[in-house]
Amino acid sequence: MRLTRYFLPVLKENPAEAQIVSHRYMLRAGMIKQQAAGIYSWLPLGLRVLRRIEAIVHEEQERAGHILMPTLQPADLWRESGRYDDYGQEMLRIKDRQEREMLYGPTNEEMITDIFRAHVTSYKDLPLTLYHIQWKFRDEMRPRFGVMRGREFLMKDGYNFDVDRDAALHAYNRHMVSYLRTYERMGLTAIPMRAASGPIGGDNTHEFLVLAQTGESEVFYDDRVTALKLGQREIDYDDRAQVAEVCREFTTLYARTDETHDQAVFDQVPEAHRKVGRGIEVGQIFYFGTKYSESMGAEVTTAEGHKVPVEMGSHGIGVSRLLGAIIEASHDDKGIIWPEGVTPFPVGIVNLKQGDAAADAACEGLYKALAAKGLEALYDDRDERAGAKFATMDLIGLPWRITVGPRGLANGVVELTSRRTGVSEEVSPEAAVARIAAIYAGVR
Ligand code: 5CA
Repeated sequence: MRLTRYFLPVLKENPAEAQIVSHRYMLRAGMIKQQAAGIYSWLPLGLRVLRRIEAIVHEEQERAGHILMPTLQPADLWRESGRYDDYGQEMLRIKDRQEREMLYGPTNEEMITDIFRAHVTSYKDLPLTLYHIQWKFRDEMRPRFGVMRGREFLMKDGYNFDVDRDAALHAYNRHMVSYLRTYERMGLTAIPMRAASGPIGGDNTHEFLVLAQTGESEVFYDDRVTALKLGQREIDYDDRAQVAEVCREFTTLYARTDETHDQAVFDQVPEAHRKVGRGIEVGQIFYFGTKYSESMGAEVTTAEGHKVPVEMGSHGIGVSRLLGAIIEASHDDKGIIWPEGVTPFPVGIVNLKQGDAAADAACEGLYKALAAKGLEALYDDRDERAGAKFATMDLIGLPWRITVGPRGLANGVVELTSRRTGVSEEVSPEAAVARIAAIYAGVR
């Protein structure tokens, strides 16, 4: 992508309404535009990151059925579960021209149960997991911090159906492990913490929290939990014992939100490891058994021929919130520092002397050589001062930058700079391309 042809409305001034760094940088980097409280348009750079995050979420949903449910739902479905009256003012209620009551979905337990009961009747079709990535609406009392607490926001929500409690708990564990992998691929440490279930229901639930001072949840944890990594280990998601063991590893050390915090238990953590902080909730998994299947009549026949309400759980990832969480966890005073897994462009090319025949040709050559390796660079081909080009690149946070100028080219080199460390190296254009390709080979 050439910057002269790209819609990147960068702001020079700090927007007054933005109280936290991620909101400030998302506005300044031209990623989003507010349209109403908690409702945003996604501009090209923001949308590219959103799509990267979605891609990782999809890739880690092994064998789950990918579907798409509508944003608008009939109120009657929610009357069956009893949640239409319970949900309160967070639910946006709408009437169509026939005066039929509708709502903009805040979540989809009812609708997925309706799909299930229409099509599945036997244990032979289980286990089953279905998920989608769809916009939700919650009329939050205090939408704030940009995409962190929006009213309209993008969520991945998945739902598992199982024949008995053990199978449903295995589904719960599977999702815990696949979520750990999902967040690690985004460059995040998201800690599973015992939480409260709120309006979704059930008593087995974990939230995934990214530690950040600007987080909305107070968290209490043994800091050894922050060193745990899933890494590259092979997981067989059908192996109940292996999956349960990974969950045990990640949930044994104390880590709870204020909703479930128990001071007496916390006091047993060695003092040097006892930490109180704040976190951003980027996901939550639930096991709620037959809460929806019983009220909505979603039954399956067991191997013994009995009819039982199907066992269920749900799992959510705050896809749009993740942009804010990643920026909170990865930035400096010049701007965003995208982890390679989610960056909107793998690398930026800065031409120090636009119009200089050798510099222009070298940039074109790099751009094409990167494209040939499947890497789309963002090429700053504007006729701007070098300082302004560097400031834009630092603000939008591409992890790597190749700087091209007549002086270096006279010696056959360009400069390759890491956004994270600020370290630059002089290398040949071919070596720069090879290095970038090698870095991304393990990422995308
Ligand atoms: N049905 C279940 C799981 S599928 C559910 O709705 N879970 S949830 O309420 O915990 O939401 C899932 C995730 O969506 C949260 O962990 C959070 O990351 C994100 N989320 C929730 N509310 C908002 C909001 N107002 N703005 C942005 N993201 C949000």
